[in-house]
Order: sequence, then structure tokens, then C-alpha cells
Amino acid sequence: MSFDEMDVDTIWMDGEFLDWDDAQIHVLTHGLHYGTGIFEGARCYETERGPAIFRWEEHLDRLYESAKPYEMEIDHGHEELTEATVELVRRQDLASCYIRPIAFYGYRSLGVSPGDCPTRIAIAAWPWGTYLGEEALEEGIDVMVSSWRKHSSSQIPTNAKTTGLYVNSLLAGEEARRNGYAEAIVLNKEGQVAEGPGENIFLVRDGELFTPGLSQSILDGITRDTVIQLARDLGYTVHDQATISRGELNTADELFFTGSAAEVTPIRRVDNVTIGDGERGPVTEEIQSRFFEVVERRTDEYEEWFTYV
Ligand code: PPE
Repeated sequence: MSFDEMDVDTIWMDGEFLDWDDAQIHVLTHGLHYGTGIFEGARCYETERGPAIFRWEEHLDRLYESAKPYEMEIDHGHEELTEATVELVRRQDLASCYIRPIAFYGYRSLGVSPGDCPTRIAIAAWPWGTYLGEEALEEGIDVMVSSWRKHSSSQIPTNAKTTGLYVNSLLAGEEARRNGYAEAIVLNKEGQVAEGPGENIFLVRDGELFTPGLSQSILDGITRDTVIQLARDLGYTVHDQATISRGELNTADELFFTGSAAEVTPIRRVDNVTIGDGERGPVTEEIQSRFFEVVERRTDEYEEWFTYV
């Protein structure tokens, strides 16, 4: 759905609430030329107690951490950004939405060195449905292993959510879609399974969960961390520093993606090889339903993960 079709009218930028159409930047903005932006994506869920932002604090912490390798100074503190976000959701009367904070080097001069380019920051919120298609959550998706490898953490900090990194995600994802798949799986430089273009990945085998470790050039996903905790609390053994080879994808009992946008999305086929029974597996289903029970606040547990609007 395009923004034109949405009922949204406000963006917070550099300390002020602006009309949606006035949140503009100059074409010579540093971040546009060199990918020097850092961003977040969080979901706010509709609950009985009103809209609840899921793991907002962790998203905010990661935003500040992503700024570090680029020596980007964000002059707006935790509290200000939280207040701005809550107010943004409230003003637009959004019941559930996706929240996108972004900070970037702005306009003053060009050249790779950001010099005295100011750091700009904005937060937008809009309704965002299922990330990988209507039926994805129930039926699962077909994916392909991309011919593009992920940049290694020795080439670019993969644990920082940097705008420039996403050209690699675009290449992998669009290659998959051109070939009729919903999404890609991206291997790291060493040829091991890293993650999706915008998702972390989990493998289920013999009732245990495996997910690539942080040394595999992945983003330290907040949904990944959520699923690890939920699964352990359900009694599962979770190997969260796993090394997964490409071949192990085919022999998995179940596979699924996690992400703020993708939530918990089952994978039913990889490169046309059927995974398990070719449908959402029982472990994935249990974890997915637990995930939605928690984020929609149909339980009192994990209350510390929520910021209520
Ligand atoms: N890996 C990558 C590369 C990634 O972009 C994401 C989030 C994740 C893992 C999962 O992280 P987390 O959201 O903290 O669980 N991708 C975001 C951007 C999606 C987009 O298309 O834009 C997201 O899910 O918000």
C-alpha cells in the first residue's frame, strides 16, 4: 500500500511535529549519497489497553548503538524520542502501526567524510500489514538461497542497522522475487547461513532450535532475541550461536524467519526443496502463536517489553 492511500499526516523531525508533506530534505543530503543513515523498525500492536509498542527500549538502544561506528551524534535523548513516538501514534490515531526512526548525515557539504554535516533525525509511523504476503504467516513462504553473499562483519558493521547495508538486501530479495520466490536466504562470506534480507532465521531439528550466532555477520534482531526467550520459557533448547550450513536447510524439520516486520514467518520450501511437510510445522506454530499472544497482550507476562500509548 502506498503512503497516498494511508490515513497518516504527521512526521516528527528534529524535535518538531511536521505535516507529512513537509518532512523534506535536500537532494545533496550526505545520507542519500553515501548510505550514512541508521534506522529502526518497531511494531506497535493493538491491545485491550490501547496501542502498545513492542520492545521500544531495545529498538532505541540499538538506534544509539548503530550510530557509534559512524560517530554520529544524536542530540535527542531516550525520553524525548519515546515521548515523540508515543505522541506521533496518538496524534494519528493509529491502533497498530510500524514505527520507523531514522537518523542520518544531512546537508552542508559533500565528500565521503561527513565533516560538519548535521545529524538529522525523524520518526514516522504508519499501518503496515503482513510483511511477506497475506497468507505467509499461516501457510509459510517459498525462499531461495541468494547468489549474493552478505557483506562480512569485517567489511561493514553488520550489527549496526545502517541504510547503506540494504542495497545488499535489495539485490538478494529482488533476485528471489524475480525467480518467483517470496524472499531470499543470504549466506555469509564463508558460505554459512546468515539471515534473510530483513529477517533472522531459525532452524528446528529434533525438537531443538538453532539460529546463527552474532559472529555470522547478522543483525542482532530483537525478534530473534524475543523468540529465543519465548522458546526457552516454553521449555525448548535453543542454540543461539549456531553455525548452519546450506545443506542443513534442506534437512531441517522446520525453518522460520523472524523480524519486526516479518514477525514469525514459516518457510515451507528452499530452492524448491520441501522443508518438513511443506507447511507451518508444529514448533513454529507453537512459537508463533505464543508470539502473537504476547504482542497482542492476551497474557500479562513479559509486561516489561511494552510501552503503552
Ligand atoms: N536482519 C536484518 C538484515 C533486518 O533488516 C532485520 C529487520 C532483522 C534481521 C530482524 O531484526 P528485528 O526487527 O530487530 O527483529 N528488518 C527491518 C526492516 C524491514 C524493511 O523492509 O524495512 C524490520 O523488520 O523492521
